Amino acid sequence: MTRGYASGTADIQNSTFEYSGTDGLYFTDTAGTIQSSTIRHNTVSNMYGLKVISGNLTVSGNTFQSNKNGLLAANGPHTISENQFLGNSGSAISFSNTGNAGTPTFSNNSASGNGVNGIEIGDLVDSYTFSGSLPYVKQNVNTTLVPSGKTFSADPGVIFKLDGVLWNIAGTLNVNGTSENPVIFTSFKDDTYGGDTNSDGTCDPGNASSTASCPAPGDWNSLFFNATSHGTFSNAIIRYGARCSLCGTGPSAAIKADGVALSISNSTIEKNKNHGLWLLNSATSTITHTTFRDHLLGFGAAESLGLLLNSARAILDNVSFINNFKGIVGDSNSSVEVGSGGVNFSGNTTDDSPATLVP
Ligand SMILES: [Ca+2]
Repeated sequence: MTRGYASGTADIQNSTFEYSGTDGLYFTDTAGTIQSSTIRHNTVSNMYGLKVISGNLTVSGNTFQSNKNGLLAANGPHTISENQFLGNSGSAISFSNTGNAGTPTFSNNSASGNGVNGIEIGDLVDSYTFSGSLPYVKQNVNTTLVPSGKTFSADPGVIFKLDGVLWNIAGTLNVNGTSENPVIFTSFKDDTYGGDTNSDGTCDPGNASSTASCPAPGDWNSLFFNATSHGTFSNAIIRYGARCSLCGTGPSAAIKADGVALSISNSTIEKNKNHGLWLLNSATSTITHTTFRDHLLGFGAAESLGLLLNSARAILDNVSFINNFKGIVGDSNSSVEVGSGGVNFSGNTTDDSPATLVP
């Protein structure tokens, strides 16, 4: 057959769909289940083993193997769980919504040997909670991650792997990690969290013959909060951001907040190319039990800073600045208040500038 196509109700179990001339299976406006089946060798360019573009399907316990791409799920509250994605030459999974018909959710899926061993994020215009252990991937775009009036949340353990991405946040982003399962924002090349997502082997800087890529500061750009946004980070790790080639004039930061106060707790902001966190034109941000470290590379004439304040105020409590070119820098319209847990400096070329910034 050319491909299965259904609109209505699906009840598929223990079946095999293979060698299609287009998508292996294609559903629109369909409810039901696809489970314990094998979808394989559907290899036509830009096609998928399974494409679900609307409706409400449960896709569970299937094997997607050696297709071009594994699964595309869009525009419905589809449940995607406990599937295996093996050796698909493109992405394991892609998903999106373009309206309010619902958004797929993912749990306990596994991926290895695919071009992208993760879940590629397409357009998302409605509120969404990211969950599950397979990394979420976004590549080579400047886009609005959180539309105005919408809320995106990240559950414990969620990993975002980014490549050249500037994410504009106009709504609310709530990052809800735990100490055991932090939420990660990192480079697409970072194999440390979530395994070898970019499928070129595991970074091995000590092995001269290794062809696996390794992450570097500036692999992605910024989470950019504008004046209509809100942001909280709890138990987050944010690393390898602050690429400047995409940020217009001036320096960049892994997290940049213009005209809005952020709340950051129990987090690590590290190894970003320019600055870790840049607060400007904003009311009081609160940062507790958080470390800024290894901001050393800078960009052009710009210096590399853990935390930069421009016309901004921050309360710091139990905050450490370690091995940065400068730990914290503020202009004359900025101020810092220190809580009872104090601020710790170690290994920075300059701790705070001006030296009276941290009282
Ligand atoms: Ca890799």
